[in-house]
Amino acid sequence: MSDYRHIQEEDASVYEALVGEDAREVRGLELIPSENYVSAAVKEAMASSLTNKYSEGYPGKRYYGGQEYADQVETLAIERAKNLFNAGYANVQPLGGANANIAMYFALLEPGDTVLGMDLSHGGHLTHGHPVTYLTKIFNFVRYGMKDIETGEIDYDEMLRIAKEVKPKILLAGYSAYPREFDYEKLVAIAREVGALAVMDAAHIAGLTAGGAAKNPFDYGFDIMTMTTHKTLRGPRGGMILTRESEELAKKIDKSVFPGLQGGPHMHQIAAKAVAFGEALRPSFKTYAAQVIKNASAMAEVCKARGVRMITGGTSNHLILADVYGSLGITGAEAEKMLDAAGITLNKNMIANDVRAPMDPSGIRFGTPAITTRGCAETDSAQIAELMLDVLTKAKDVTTAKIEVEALSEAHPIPESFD
Ligand code: DSN
Repeated sequence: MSDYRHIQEEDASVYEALVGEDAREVRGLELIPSENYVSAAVKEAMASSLTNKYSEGYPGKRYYGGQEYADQVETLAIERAKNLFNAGYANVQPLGGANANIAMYFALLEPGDTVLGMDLSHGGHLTHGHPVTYLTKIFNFVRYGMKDIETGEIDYDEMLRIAKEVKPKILLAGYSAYPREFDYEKLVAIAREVGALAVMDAAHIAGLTAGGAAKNPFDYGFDIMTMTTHKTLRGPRGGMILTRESEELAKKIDKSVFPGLQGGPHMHQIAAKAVAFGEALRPSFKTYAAQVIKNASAMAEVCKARGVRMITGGTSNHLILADVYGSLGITGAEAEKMLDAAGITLNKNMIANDVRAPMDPSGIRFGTPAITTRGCAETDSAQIAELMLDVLTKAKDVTTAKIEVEALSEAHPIPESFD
C-alpha cells in the first residue's frame, strides 16, 4: 500500500479513489496482458520532484537551465535501454506507445507514404493504421494477416506479394493481440527486397525480449523498435524508440519526438524508466520473463483440455486469445463482466474473422505478466485458468470464486521489490 498521508488530509475524494484502486489490485487477479505491477522504487521515482521540471531538448542540449539532474536521469535511462535491447540509440521521451509510433512515422515518412502492418483483427494495433485514427488521413496503411488462424502462421508469401505491389516505406511488425512470435528473418528479407525499413512495435513483448525469453528483432536486422515501458517490461507508463545502428535515423527520431510531436518530457517518468530498466538488467528479470511464458503455456493447456478454442491454437508468449463465443456460447463482454464480479480482470477482444462487434466481440484476451510478478508459477496459473473457466461455465458461483480469488491473491502479495 502506498503512503497517501497528505492526500488523505487535503483531498478526501481523491484519497478514496486511490485507496480503492490499491485494494482492488491487492485483492483481485490481474490478467490483462498489457498490465503489470511496478516496484516501490519505480513509484518513488514517479512521485519525485522531477515532475516539477521543464527539460525540452536532450541531455546537454536543453532550452531551460537547471538541468544537471534531469540530464543525469535521462542519460541513465538511455544507456540502460541501449544495454537491455542491444540498441545503438534510444529516445526515452515518448509519453506512451501511440506517441512513440506517431513520432516514428513522422520521422520516416512523407504524407502519402505507405506502411505495411498487421491487421488489427489479426492482432495488430490501432496505431498500425486503423481507420479510426487520424494517422490514416496522412499516411497510407495496407495490412497483412495470418494465413491460418488455427496455427497463427503469418502469410509471408502474401506479405511479399503486397509489399512488391504497394512498395511500403515501412514494413511494420508487432501486435497487441497475437500469441505467437514473428519470423523476423523473413520480415527483414521482405523489407530489404522492397527497400522498406523494418520496424517492430515491441510494446507487448518488450520485457520478454529484454529478459531473453523472446527473440530480439535487432538480432535479425530490424532497423527500429518502438515500445511501451509499462507492460512486460514492468516500468512506468510511457514509451520509447530504439534504433539498431543508424545515427541518421536516430537523429530523425529525436527531432520527431521533440520538437516535432511533444513538448517538455515528463522527467519523473523518465527517472522511473531508468529505475525500471536497472531492475530489468538484473539476472532475476531473466527468470521473470521465462516464467511469464511458462505460466501462459500452463493456462493454455487448461483451455485446451477444457475444449476452449484459442486463436492460433495456444500461445508462445505471454497472452492467450480465446473464442468464448464459439466455445462456451457467451460473448466477450459477458465473460469480462462475469469474471470482473469474481475479482478476475481481463478484456474482451475481437478475434480474426469475428462475427460480432468490437464492444461485444467473440473473444477474451488474458495473460500472465502481472500474476507472474506476484510470484505465481505454473500450478497457480493452471488453477487460475480452471477457476476462470468454472466461472464462465457456471460450474462455480461467483461468491465461491471470489473467495478463491482472494485466497490466491493473499498467498501471492504484490511485491515491493523483485530480488
Ligand atoms: N491498449 C494496449 C493493450 O492493452 O494491448 C495496447 O495499446
